[in-house]
This record gives sequence, structure tokens and C-alpha cells, in this order.
Amino acid sequence: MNGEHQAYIGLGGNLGDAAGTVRTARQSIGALIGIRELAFSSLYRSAPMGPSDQPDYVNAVMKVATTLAPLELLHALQQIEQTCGRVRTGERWGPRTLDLDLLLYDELVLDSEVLTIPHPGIAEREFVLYPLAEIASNLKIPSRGPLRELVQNCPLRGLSVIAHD
Ligand code: ROI
Repeated sequence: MNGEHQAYIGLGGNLGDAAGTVRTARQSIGALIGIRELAFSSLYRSAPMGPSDQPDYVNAVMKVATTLAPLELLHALQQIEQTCGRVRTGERWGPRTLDLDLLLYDELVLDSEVLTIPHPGIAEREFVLYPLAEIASNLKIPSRGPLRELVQNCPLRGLSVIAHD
């Protein structure tokens, strides 16, 4: 794949200074060769999806222009997860310092062993849909439909804006 592409990245974490970690991750992503930030949502506080005996999450969504192919972008994000001190308990859907999810890549629909695009949870996750709608209100999600309709069908579950970065 060549030329420039548009991708959306979901950022989240709930251990330590999660807002600080998300902000550091934003800087690290923007500093990668072949990636340029186009937009960044507010920071949101969200109730944990999965086991409820864990702290609330901080979530945000970032729009980037990139010359990286999807797998190159995925690997770059995984490296940032590591350098931002990702700690996880191993528990399924347990707490984590930093999660970077490749949500969308152009209009691509991909289902491989290592990468599924659009991100499988995208249509049910208020902490993805609402930040995404903030920076891309007219988006159509490949194989899911208009973002606007997904948002309308997705309860807020207490999602709230904590900072306008
Ligand atoms: N819950 C919320 N609210 N935000 C997340 O980013 C998040 N990430 C996860 C799971 C454990 C599914 N729950 C989450 O990976």
C-alpha cells in the first residue's frame, strides 16, 4: 500500500496516571516516522467494560494521516504500548496501563489472525463511538454503517468528558 492513508486509533488505560499516559501516548504516536496527527478527541472517563472491580478508564480517539501499512502501524502502536510501561494482569478484560487499538484504516475491512479492522468492538463501545463522533461526525464505518446511527443506539453508561486537550 502506498500514498497517504487515514486511520483512527483508540487510546485507553486505567492504571496509574491514565490521563498522563494517554497524553504521552499521543505525543509518541505523533512523533512516529510516517504518522501525522490530524485530530484528537477530548479525554473521557468511562466505566470499565468487562469485570467491574477495576478502576474507571480514560479513553480518547486520535485521527492520523499515515504512510504506514496497517500491520506496520499496528506494530508501531504495540511498541508504544510497551514503552509506556504497559502492565496487565493477564486477566481477560482486566485493567491495563495503556491500550492502543487500530480502529479504522481508510475503508479497509480486514479479518486476519493478528488484526481485525474495523476493530471488532467498535459498534458497541461508547468510549470509542462518542470520542470518534466528536472528531469525525459524518464517518461511515465499513460493514457497520453510519457512525451517527451507531452512536444513537449506544448507551452512554456514564461516559463523561474530563478534559479538552
Ligand atoms: N473499558 C473501558 N471503559 N475502556 C477501555 O478502553 C477498555 N478496554 C478494554 C476492556 C477491558 C474491554 N474494557 C475497557 O480492553
